[in-house]
Amino acid sequence: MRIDIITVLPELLESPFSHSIMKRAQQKGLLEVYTHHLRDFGLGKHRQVDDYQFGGGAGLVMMIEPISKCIEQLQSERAYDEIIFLTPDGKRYNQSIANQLSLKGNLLLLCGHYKGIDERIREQYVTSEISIGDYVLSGGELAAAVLVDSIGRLIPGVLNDETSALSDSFQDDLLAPPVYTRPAEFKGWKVPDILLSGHEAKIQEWRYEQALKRTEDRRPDLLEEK
Ligand code: 6GU
Repeated sequence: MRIDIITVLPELLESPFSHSIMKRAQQKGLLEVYTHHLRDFGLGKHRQVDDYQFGGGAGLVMMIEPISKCIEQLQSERAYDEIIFLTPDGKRYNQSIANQLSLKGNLLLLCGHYKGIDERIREQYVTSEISIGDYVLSGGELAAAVLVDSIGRLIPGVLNDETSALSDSFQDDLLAPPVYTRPAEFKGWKVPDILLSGHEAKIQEWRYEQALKRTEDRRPDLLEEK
């Protein structure tokens, strides 16, 4: 899978994909991530990318021309399955969307800033709009990082058995059960006996019960959605 990201803050996206699972996904050749600096497509001597909004009002709006140029240059090199605009008024992101996007070949992510982007970009180029939650970020970059990470780890071959996505919270609409490691007792606080029993079937049953209980307690909405 290839993911291109258009941003005015490429520096913000340098680290998130350079560690751990994202790093390994790229080293294995399963994921490619490229950032494109919108300012390289900016207008005039100052490489302007934003301007005052028509009709008045505070806050700058990202202009159509630099974004259009950048998108069209990228499109001339490959076809994109989706052009996704990261915006707080987009569709709320979840594991199901991550699963669907992990099956795509080429994704183009567009990070918003300031007051927003010229609406014509959304009408003419963007194929879907995503928000990562009901709060406001300064820009779409951190949201783009969230998408790349959550999608990248779902690409077949990225995770090994130990890190398998199948046991993740949300993957089966349940939160993950509690986990423990050595020592079996610390300051008198003990690990549940069942986990030390070696009884595989009972352990699986216990984990499922715990996952269900945790979901009922913390996220009953996940059980109701179906
Ligand atoms: Cl995708 N962008 C911004 N700026 N804020 C957000 C968001 C996106 N998702 C939640 N808040």
